[in-house]
Amino acid sequence: MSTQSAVTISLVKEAEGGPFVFWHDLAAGYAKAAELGYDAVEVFAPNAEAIPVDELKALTAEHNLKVAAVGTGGGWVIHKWHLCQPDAASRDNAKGFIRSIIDAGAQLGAPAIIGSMQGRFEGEVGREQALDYLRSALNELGEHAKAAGVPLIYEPLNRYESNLLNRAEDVMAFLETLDTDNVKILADLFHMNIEEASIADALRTYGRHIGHVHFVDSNRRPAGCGHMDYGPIAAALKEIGYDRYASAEAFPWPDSDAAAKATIVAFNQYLA
Ligand code: LER
Ligand code: MN
Repeated sequence: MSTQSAVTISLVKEAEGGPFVFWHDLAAGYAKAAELGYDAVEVFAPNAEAIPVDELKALTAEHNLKVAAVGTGGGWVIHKWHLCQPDAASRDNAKGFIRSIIDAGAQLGAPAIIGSMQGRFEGEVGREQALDYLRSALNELGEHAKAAGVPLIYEPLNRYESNLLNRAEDVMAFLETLDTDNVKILADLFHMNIEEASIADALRTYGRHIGHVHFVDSNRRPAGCGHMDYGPIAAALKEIGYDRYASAEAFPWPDSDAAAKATIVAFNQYLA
């Protein structure tokens, strides 16, 4: 099996202006994705209750499009919860929020992504303390996801979004300290373009630990609309035998339909 294609649909009003291709209309997003030949959609919902599992199952059957992953960032965007907050109650809110999204996604066979919900260290919480909080949350939530039959996807972010773990070498050293074996890495090419000396080498460093890819260009426009050099990236993904999703998480530039079209053209050129 080779890499599969996916495209994001955001249902989060508070995230408007963010890097998601389709917005607010699952049926329309599925129809367009199917028309363009995508394999799956990635759904970003405000909370677990807003993931309409039955509707998604029906759309999946109608269009033969799977759900590649579900995002958890609504907990941060809407509630400002994250996993490294100083008070245990806020960290528990963050964990409970993520747990409920893992459960909803699992009903669709889709793993949950922890991106902005990882948070950052600041104020009274030092770096080591924050990494301890993150480690214990990933252990707990990773095992929870395992029991539900899905991996848990951890997404390293660039320095302007998190000060925890920005580069593949640091992420891998941290990953080795986890007790669970159910946490996979999301390689978001936009974040990696900011942080890595070589995106292709960093993908090789992650190797078989990559569980999801955000396929996007250097400027967070759709693949092919910036200055990303996809040849070496595609070669590295092939070399490590990557066979999961490359998902369009990009600005709807110049509009949603054109962004979805541009991405699938680049996907077919480099990754299919
Ligand atoms: C945030 O920048 C991002 O890349 C998302 O996938 C995670 O919340
Ligand atoms: Mn991302």
